[in-house]
Amino acid sequence: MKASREVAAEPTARRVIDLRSDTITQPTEAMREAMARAEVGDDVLGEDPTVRRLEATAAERTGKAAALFVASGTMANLAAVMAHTSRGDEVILDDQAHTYLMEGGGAAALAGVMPRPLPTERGIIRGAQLEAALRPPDVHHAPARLVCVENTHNRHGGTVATVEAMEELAEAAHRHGLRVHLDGARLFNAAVALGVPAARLAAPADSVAFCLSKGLSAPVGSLLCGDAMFIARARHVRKMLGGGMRQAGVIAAAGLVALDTMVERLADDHHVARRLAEALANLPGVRIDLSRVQTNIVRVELPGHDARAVAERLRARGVRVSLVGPRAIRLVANRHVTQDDVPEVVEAFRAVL
Ligand code: TLP
Repeated sequence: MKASREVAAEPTARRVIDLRSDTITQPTEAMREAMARAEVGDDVLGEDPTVRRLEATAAERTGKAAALFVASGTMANLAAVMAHTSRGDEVILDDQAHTYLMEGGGAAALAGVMPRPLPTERGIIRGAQLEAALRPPDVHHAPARLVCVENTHNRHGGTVATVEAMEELAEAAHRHGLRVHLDGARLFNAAVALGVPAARLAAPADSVAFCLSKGLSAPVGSLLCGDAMFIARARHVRKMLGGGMRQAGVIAAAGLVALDTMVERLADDHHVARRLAEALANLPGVRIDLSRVQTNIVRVELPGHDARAVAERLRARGVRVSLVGPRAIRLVANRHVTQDDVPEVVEAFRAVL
């Protein structure tokens, strides 16, 4: 069955401009070559040299002591929640957080935690807001143990949390004995947009997850990074979740190419998103908050239109988008869409609206 938020695929002769997500990106030739040549071993036994190299590189890039290669961003976030908490603990997060809304309820079903969603303006919980939400130890209260923060923030439109915002939140959390997990599925987009190393954005957090399979274009995989004890716990959790992989170096090899060659080019996606947003914002019937277009995501509000019908009609014209609400769609710039495609996308919107 197709996912309800997406519009079904149909083979067509015309070139499709696919803006549904940056997860659709295909591996590069260099990745395919590296995968074919990868030196591998049994990673559950700790014997895959390519996975080890990827984990060491990820730890270095995020400034953490250790890293764990996992199958997906969803598994990275779930393993982080499970390694930081016990069943019945409260996990505080933004009410639009991917971990809360888009990960199949795994935090509740598998980690057994109590989510405590807080409304925010752009996805970042402020220090004072966190402190106001914390409740004293009491037999009635689930003990708050963890704060999750997302950077860039998907459902807020790819917005970026600055180093200062991260530090403010983490300082408040740590002062009250809570740990901080950063869902950095698009951490490198945030780093490129802000012009700061990813490690600086990750420094205030106790753990950070990032994805290789989004704008970085690797076919599979995410990394969870943190201190050595945390990663040892997460490695056990990964095994419990069935995520221990054997000759995983075959896919890790593509991840190494991604980290070595694909980070800087994320700026190209940001430029495409900006140009798309500025052009589409001029069309009647379209509302785009340009101040939120900070990375590769454009959230398009379509007041007065049925977003699903608009998406279907765009698809018929070779432009694919995803639904994020009854009157909202999302465009995600990615490696397969260039500045030259922008006029065609704008033309399709003009015709459809
Ligand atoms: N996001 C995907 C879909 O799930 C919506 C997308 O197309 O944007 N954290 C964040 C912030 C994410 O955006 C995603 C994926 C994940 C975690 C989960 O990663 P995967 O898909 O690898 O499990």
